[in-house]
Amino acid sequence: MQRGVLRRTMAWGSPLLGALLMVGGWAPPSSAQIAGGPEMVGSWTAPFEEGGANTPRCVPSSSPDDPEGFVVCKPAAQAVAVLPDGRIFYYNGLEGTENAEKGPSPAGKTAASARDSQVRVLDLRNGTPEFTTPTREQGTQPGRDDYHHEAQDDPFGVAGVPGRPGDGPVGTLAGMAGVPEQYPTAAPDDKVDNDDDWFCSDLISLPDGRVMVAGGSDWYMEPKVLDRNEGDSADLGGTELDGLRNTALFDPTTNTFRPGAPMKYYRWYPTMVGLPDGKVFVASGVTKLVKATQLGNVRRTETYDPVADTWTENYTGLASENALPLYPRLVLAPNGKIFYGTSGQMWSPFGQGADEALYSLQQFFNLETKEWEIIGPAPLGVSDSAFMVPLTLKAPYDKMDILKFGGSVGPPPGSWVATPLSTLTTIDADSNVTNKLTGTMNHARWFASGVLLPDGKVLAVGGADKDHSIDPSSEIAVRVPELYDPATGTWADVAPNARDRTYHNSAVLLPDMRVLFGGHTPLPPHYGGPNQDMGGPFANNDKDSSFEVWSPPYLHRGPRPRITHAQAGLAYGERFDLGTPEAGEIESVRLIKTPSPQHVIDPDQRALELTFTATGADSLEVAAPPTGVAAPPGYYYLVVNRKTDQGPVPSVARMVHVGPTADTAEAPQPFPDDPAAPADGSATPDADTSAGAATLKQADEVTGLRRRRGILS
Ligand SMILES: [Cu+2]
Repeated sequence: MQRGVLRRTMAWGSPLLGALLMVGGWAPPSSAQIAGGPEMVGSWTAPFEEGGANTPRCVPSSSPDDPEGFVVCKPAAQAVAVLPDGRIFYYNGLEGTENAEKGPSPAGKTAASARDSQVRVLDLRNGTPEFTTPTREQGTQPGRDDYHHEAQDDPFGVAGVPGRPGDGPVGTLAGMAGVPEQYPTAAPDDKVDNDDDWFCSDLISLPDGRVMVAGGSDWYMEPKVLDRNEGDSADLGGTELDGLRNTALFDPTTNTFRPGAPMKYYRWYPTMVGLPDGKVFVASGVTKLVKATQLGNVRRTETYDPVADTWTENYTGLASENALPLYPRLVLAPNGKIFYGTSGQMWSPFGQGADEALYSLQQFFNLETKEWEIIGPAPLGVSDSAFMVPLTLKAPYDKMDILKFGGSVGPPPGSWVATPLSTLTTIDADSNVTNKLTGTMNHARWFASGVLLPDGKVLAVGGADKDHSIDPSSEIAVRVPELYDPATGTWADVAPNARDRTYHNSAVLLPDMRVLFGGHTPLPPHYGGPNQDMGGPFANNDKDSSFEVWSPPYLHRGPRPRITHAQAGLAYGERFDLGTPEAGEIESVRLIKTPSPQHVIDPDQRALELTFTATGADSLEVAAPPTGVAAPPGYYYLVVNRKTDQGPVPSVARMVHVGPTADTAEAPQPFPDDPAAPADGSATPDADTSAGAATLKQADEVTGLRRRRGILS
């Protein structure tokens, strides 16, 4: 969700933007030139989704609290985490916006129709997609309102108050001037079902295998004139939303949630990073979105201790504060500091923060001094919605190459058109930082996902030719993924996927070394009314609840090696035995962190190439990572690559825990040794002619009828 009120002033079809459109991205991406069989370009499954094509995509809501005619649709995977047992946890984005009223003046309608995200767990382990619904209500609802402030707390009403130091530039300046601390925003708790939306949260896999969701949205109308949720005949008012302090902890062993400790700051679009000691760092987010009085994002960071369930503010003085874009691209670097890679989510034609000029500076957060350290300007400045991922780390893990690709060049009012440029930033353990341009992508991409593969290549997949959030539904989907080869610094197209996945897509490496690609939760066209497809060449504007699975070229190169023995827990610095009948053919042994991306960020994505020696025809001795700086504690895929003339072929993963202590129990292997790609699933068409669409249409007509009746009676 964006600053829609501001953005609507950038009218669709304005001459300047029209010119950019013509220059930058009118031509639909072509897949005609892609040459090669699956051993070159991989292969995709057909899309599949919960319930398959025969289950309606949307059904009437069964909640008595929803207005009549309200529909609930299958969730799209905009946030995903692979669990230690190999299942896939995901949740929806922009829940409920299918119900936004049609017609002009849409401002308040998004807030009134928004709901808390639905959650699912997808199981692909036996080859047939199975979906289950963990009960999110267990544990996350009680106490939630403790983290909100009531409308009456705000003596200035909707204008807001100066705030607290750290909430944004205004709060910090007010604090320095001696103004007493006050909460900067005031969210009235008007609709319980949309006070804890995870759409704009971040999620992270904790070292013990639980998933933490932090931040998100509290939706409300401000001002509010009419509200269907309260029995009015229509929604009339302004959309507003606050960030959340809330955190929720999902336990995959029980499939239940419980609330975690709240953060100090309200954070909408924060970024979390796992630390060497197993704690979690959080930065940025905004306290209130549309009528923000803070003139910028949250300026202080916090650290979560998952054992004690406590958050601690990282603050020693003004150097602890910083201006960062929303969802800042962060990564734990080999010097033990958090690197900010000059990209994030930035919108609004008039700027996003009073201090946004600082977004183009590469910086470190020093976890020991709790201060930011400026490195210098990035070669291409700051970009909106680029993807950033470190390439495979090699022993002794004292140097990291970070690939950043795509996005649009910012800061606001930056470009509307996506860039095909990619850069490599190299950081060493002594904090030396160098930057260079690397290969140009074949397709400019805004909001593409990136997946680091076991052969060291990086898949760029999805996204659009221009910034959807500037004018939703004017973007053209990029359906041709491409692979970056670090050996040559070049990008090459691979097999096209089937569905448009522009805004809020997600891609993860599965434990069987395939790539799961899903999501797509667009904003309503031009910020008006409900989602509706505008027709070709523009990207599908309906949410897409389907997934597709890509089998990379390395799964088309003959037999896969097997791991017949590995221990469940690897201690830092130890050497461990790995059993494989293909010991003589093993080219490399890799650890790959279980992924947890959303909003095209996955700060914890990393892979390490481990050193090893063959100790027999069917055994290797392998060196575990030395420290938590090289490999933050948590669950990893352990894979071996067999050498072939066409390139490496990976095994499926054993799931191992990396941390301070060893565990000699046998490591679980969620997928069989040579699994087929998932089958037996199906999906409703993206031009939705399904029974679900008919249900939606019918519900829409019923709503309209009831509304007319309500108005008439
Ligand atoms: Cu978003």
